[in-house]
Amino acid sequence: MPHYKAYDSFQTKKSVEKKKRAKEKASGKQIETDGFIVNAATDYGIVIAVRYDTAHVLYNDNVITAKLRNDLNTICNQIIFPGDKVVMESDNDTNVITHLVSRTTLLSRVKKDSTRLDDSVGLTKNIAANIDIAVIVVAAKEPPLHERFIDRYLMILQNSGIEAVLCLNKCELATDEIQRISIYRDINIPVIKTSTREKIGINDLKQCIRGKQAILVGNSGVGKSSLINAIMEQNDIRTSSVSEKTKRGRHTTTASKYYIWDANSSIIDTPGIRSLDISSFDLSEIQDYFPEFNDWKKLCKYGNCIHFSEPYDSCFVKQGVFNGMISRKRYESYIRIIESMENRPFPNDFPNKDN
Ligand SMILES: Nc1nc2c(ncn2[C@@H]2O[C@H](COP(=O)(O)OP(=O)(O)O)[C@@H](O)[C@H]2O)c(=O)[nH]1
Ligand SMILES: [Mg+2]
Ligand SMILES: [Zn+2]
Repeated sequence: MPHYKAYDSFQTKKSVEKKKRAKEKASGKQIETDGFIVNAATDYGIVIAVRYDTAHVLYNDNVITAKLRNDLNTICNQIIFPGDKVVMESDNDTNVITHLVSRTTLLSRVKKDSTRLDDSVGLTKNIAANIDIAVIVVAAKEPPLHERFIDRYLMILQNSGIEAVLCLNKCELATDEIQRISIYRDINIPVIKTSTREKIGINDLKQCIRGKQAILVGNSGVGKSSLINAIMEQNDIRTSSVSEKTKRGRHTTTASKYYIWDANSSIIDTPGIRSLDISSFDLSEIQDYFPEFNDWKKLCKYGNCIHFSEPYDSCFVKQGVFNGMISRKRYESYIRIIESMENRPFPNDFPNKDN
């Protein structure tokens, strides 16, 4: 049985986070954006990068810099993100962002990577806006593949209304991982196998994201930048090599990067993201993100069963797992998520069966 201690830090930080968020709300630190957001606009630019107080905006095929409207009294990178559509006005040679077109989606996470508790808690980091499709990139080998990472991403994407595709890169290194991720096909997540080395599957990936605003997410070193390179058919994106010592990719992309592929297609490259925010989810709704439970959970004895500490005899999800009808890996991911939210131990009432 794998161990689940990796999420300890996640648990201890959670309560601190909640307090901090409540405090921020109470102190009225909410940014006043009334009138800033409009429902639609015909003449707009697309934000491709945001610095502290400046946005780089793609407008009529040119990248221009723009400042945020002064009266909003905030800094640009707090309210505008790559992928945002903005309306601008020219004011004495300065481009001023006057309005933001309301978003279709917003992808965000809470920073939990820092070891310094105070710096890391409760900071929601918005990654990108108006994303149509996210490609979760994993590697067949190096860095190692963890289903729990995929599952958390799937939850966040589904919750944000963003279509998900799973991409297994480095597939030329034939490994068990190819078999392992086939469970996602069973829950209707398209799975693409790619190799930037052997030029495999690049067209499949292109077909998936053409005509969309796409984002590539996944751990550092899985090959996101290489894939974008292959799609863009150019070689000016810096890729890193997986360090032999740690088997973890070095961070070469420190901020998200926006690539314009063709007139209607763009790709955002993100730095390796290790932890993902699922703290806004309710315990009882986690199972909604595991559609393969659906046929079984209807049969559970207790209507509010979360298939966790309820007895095996009363829980058909547990029985479905035991009988191989539900992927054990996916159930374990589910349990790890519940555990991280509730600090409860893994249920240990499965009948004995050596498999
Ligand atoms: N074997 C193999 N290595 C790859 C493949 N794609 C990328 N890599 C290597 O994996 C490392 C990390 O790639 P990079 O694109 O920087 O990953 P990123 O951190 O996700 O952007 C580099 O050494 C790449 O050359 C592939 O298809 N097969
Ligand atoms: Mg990269
Ligand atoms: Zn149940």
